[in-house]
Amino acid sequence: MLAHSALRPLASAQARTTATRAFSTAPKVTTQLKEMFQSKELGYLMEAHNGLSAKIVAETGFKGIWASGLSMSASLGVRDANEASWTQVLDCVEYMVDANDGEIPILLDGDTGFGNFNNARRLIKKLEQRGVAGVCMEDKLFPKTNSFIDGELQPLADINEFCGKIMACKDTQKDPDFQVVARLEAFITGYGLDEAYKRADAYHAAGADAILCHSKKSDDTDIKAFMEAWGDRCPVIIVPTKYPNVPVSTFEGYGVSTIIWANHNMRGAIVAMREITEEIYNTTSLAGVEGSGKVCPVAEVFRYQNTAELKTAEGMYESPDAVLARMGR
Ligand code: SPV
Ligand code: MG
Repeated sequence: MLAHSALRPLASAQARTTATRAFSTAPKVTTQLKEMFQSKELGYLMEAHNGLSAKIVAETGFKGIWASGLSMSASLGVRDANEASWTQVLDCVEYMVDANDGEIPILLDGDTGFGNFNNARRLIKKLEQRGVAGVCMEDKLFPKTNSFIDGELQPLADINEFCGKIMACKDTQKDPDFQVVARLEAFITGYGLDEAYKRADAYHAAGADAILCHSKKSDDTDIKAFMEAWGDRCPVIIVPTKYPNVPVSTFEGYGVSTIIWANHNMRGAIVAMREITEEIYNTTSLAGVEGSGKVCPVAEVFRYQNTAELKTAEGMYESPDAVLARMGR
């Protein structure tokens, strides 16, 4: 058998980068996410729900991805009620990691952690193995219900039970920069600032790296009240789906760390898919579709799939001449 060292190196670093992934010098994704949360500058996480949307988010310039439970479940055709199993979610997020060669941080919407502390800590173990940078867990009960469905009827988790879950996650992670975000559902379920603050304080003491303060109001009053009380005790993340008209500068002024645009790729895709499907159905033709700009050219689909890299790799690994030349034969 040929010793590894007998292999000739590729002709140049250039050859390596065109055919296979170059060794990255970027900080770890966990460190990138931690720095986004801790930076004084407002950060943004854009929703993705599969490999393709994750690639589009990264190419557009976002520095991080929100792997939304609502969007992943909707794209799988099931409810945001833990109908997709945790391993199915894990597989979804793995495609998102791979889509960007593991180089852009992903914060997984971990719902309630898929059970008790033990289920949650096993999730952490698997997320680290798959290159996910962090997880967000909400203080509700398994199986979860989306926050915008009858929010006030949803019971909150027992504070101590949830703190134990956060602790178990923090104790399990191997990478010290892996981020565990505790999501406050107090405002969603009809409680006021006192309950929200008490819970945030406990989750912070339990080791949460950041607090996600969720609100379903159409203005910023919940967020303003929370930020004034909380100050900069730890990074605060928000999800402004229900208060889209408040400018981000307002949240910057409050000291919010990171904004999640939570589900807009999935919702945009629904509109686009409906329009194209209806047009083809109604016209029984592709004439108004192909070349119209309403669908992505197939060549562009191949680019998203990085088909060119496979061609180069075939030249390196399937061509006998190239293989023998590299072995010096
Ligand atoms: C998600 O994107 O799945 C979220 C955010 O949890 S929300 O649906 O707004 O509660
Ligand atoms: Mg969710």
